[in-house]
Amino acid sequence: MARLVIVSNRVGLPEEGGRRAGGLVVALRDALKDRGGLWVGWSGETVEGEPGPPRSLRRGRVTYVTLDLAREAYEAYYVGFANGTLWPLFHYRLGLITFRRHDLEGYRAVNEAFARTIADLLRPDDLVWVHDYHFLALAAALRRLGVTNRLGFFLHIPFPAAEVLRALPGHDRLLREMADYDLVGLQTESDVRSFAEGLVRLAGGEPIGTDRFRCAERTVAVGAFPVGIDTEGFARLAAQSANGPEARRLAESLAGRALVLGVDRLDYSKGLPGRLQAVAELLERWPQWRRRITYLQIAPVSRGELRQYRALRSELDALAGRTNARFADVDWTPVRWVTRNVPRPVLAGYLRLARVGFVTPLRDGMNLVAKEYVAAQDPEDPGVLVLSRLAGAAEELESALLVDPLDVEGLAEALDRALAMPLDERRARWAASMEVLRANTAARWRTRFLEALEATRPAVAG
Ligand code: GDG
Repeated sequence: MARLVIVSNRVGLPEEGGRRAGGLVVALRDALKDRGGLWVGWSGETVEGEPGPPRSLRRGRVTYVTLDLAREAYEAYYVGFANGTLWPLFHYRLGLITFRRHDLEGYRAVNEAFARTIADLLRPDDLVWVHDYHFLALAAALRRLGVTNRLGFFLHIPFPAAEVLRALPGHDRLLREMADYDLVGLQTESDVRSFAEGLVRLAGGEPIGTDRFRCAERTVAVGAFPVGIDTEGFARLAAQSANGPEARRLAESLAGRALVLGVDRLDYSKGLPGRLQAVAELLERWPQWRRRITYLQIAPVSRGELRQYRALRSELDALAGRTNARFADVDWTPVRWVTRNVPRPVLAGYLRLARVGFVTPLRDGMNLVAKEYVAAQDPEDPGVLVLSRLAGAAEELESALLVDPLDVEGLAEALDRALAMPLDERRARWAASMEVLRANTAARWRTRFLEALEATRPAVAG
């Protein structure tokens, strides 16, 4: 079996053991353990001046290789182009984009620095699997160094329609660089259509059959590989943790009220303001829910160095404060807002306690919280998932209550319906979703991707 080289912005280091690591990290680490190989990424450290050589750490058959970034390179690559340009663009938020040529150049320079490190470590038949929007240009940089290995890429976030992508200066070059991968994997069929449209309309690509394209003298295969979770493992974790001290503390504090739960990185793609407004709308229009529900939002702060994220935080603080001021009583506050990171097992227990899983992103590549919520439920008495149609997960979880995240009244109606839903309907919806999650796990996802990558023809020097 060919050795595997995984590249992602952050590396799932072995110290992040069982308790902390997310399901995706575990799935990728298992793939590395099976085949042996390398996991390459940024160390999370920035340095003044030139960074030193990469550091490596070996554990069994897996070697973790991390690079520091110069402060300036980090600003351009990570803060600037990846999170200031690509993230909002790919989530259809054109108004939030900042674009500077300097950032794009810095992004390419970091992709090139990674390519040099990787090229030095590669063996001829290694399979390379690159992750996410930080590395759209990595294959092109590797090809320039003469690398002919099979290179696969998976995008965790949505791929925008061609007409949206067109707003990005240099989009045609970026698309052609993506065509230097042998396989481009996306979360949904809808993302695949967008990518294919971009290749053909904006980068001169030509379809070969249904799932391959000829572009800039290379052949790239394209497919949908919706990310899954460790369904059974998460279900077990949730069942155990629901009886643990943290979950019991939450349950006691609810005093019999129904829990509506949201769990998201604090990000403007997640639709958090609309969610808070919907809770206020619910309590306004259906006064019978007053004092009978608690909305708990867990939203660990991420990317706090970006202006847009700080602005979002103030907006949410104000909205939560207003709803509580309007409806709270001496012994009840409708909204609880927690920006601390919660340990994974505790989170699983909380999800199991929730009568409603409230997941309303304005756009999301997949949204694993939606899947984790379903897996965490008690089969005898499951809660209801209220899920945005614009999350990739909605393509699979059709039996959730699907909502339009901008329609605050619609969200409130869905909450009312979920809270009042009879047991037999809750069970039927849950069973249908759970069947989908049992069929498409994280392990299945990585196997499907790697099989598809191995099935692409050996690369030819570019
Ligand atoms: C990107 C794409 C795509 C959240 N808060 C805590 C915590 N979490 C965990 C969740 C879940 C993960 O983080 C978040 O995953 P999502 O999929 O919901 O969202 P993104 O972070 O935006 O991820 C997304 C994903 O990549 C995978 O391809 O689905 O569309 O945007 O696992 O449980 N975990 C802990 N404490 C928290 O407070 N321990």
